[in-house]
Amino acid sequence: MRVATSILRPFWGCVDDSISALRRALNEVESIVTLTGAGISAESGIPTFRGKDGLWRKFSPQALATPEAFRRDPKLVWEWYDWRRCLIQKAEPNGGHYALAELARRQAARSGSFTLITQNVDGLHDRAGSQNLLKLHGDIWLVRCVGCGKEQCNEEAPLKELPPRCDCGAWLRPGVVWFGEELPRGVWERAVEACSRTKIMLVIGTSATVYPAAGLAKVARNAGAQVAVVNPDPSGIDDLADWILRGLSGEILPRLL
Ligand code: BJW
Ligand code: ZN
Repeated sequence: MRVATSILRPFWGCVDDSISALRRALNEVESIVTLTGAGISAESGIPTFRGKDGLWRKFSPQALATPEAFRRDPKLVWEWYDWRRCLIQKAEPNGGHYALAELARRQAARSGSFTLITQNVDGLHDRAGSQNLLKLHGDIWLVRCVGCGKEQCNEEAPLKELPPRCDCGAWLRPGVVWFGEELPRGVWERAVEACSRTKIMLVIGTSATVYPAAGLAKVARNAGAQVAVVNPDPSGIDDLADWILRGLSGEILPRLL
């Protein structure tokens, strides 16, 4: 059973008080894990998937984000990814991405551990300076050959040819994880391991509705960690959170430093 200490007391009150208390806790723990989702990039102008202006309001996940969709109509799938790659290429990381990179540096300076797990494929954490990221759902800037399996970085946006082809002649697919596909095994194992030994887990900008990623907070919680949610709206794991900071990550995360 989890024992709450006085400094990590569950706090549902005023956001300012929660931020101060969580900041103190982050300064003291030896290990921190964060799980980010599309919401952390919303303030950079990248649409989220769900919610009022989410991608899934306009586009069907079955038609665009499954291996069957790619087999059926690779050109349609690539048009959507090409459009998103163009949007992302023009975007910049925001204060939330930079705050997490800084938090990692501070943890390293005090010999603590910091693991950044992301469901995002946009690369904005990398561009903000985060390192050793665990990318659960791949990377939109990677392409993988459906014939020979070769994976490579491709940052051309827009692409000249849709669908793009590998040197071997087969089609390339986006290096992301679609519904029904397994997460990259080594990455998933490292994420579970980090969650099993962390003292605090920050869950930022995710609806926590897509599994197995959404299950990581429970792994941390079952191992005795405190869980803090940063989100302007309710999410699928609010019921197990010790801290709920209602607000935009681009505003809240810099205040945790
Ligand atoms: C802000 C904000 C601001 C806004 N600041 N916050 C039941 C149990 C377990 C699993 C399943 C199940 N039923 C089905 C499954 C399987 C399925 C799944 O989970 N489906 C659910 C939808 C029900 N999962 C899978 O298929 C996964 N694979 C798998 O399970 O493998 C094993 C297996 C294999 C074979 C057969 C069976 C099992 C793979 C999941 C892959 C997800 N892929 C996508 C697309 C990636 C590529 C791409 O980008 O195109 O990943 S879908 C999409 O959802 C994307 C995201 O990473 C993912 C999560 O979304 P996220 O990040 O949470 O975004 P949103 O939009 O949902 O939420 C944004 C949040 O931000 C909101 O809460 C806002 O309030 C908030 N916000 N502004 C802070 N400024
Ligand atoms: Zn090939």
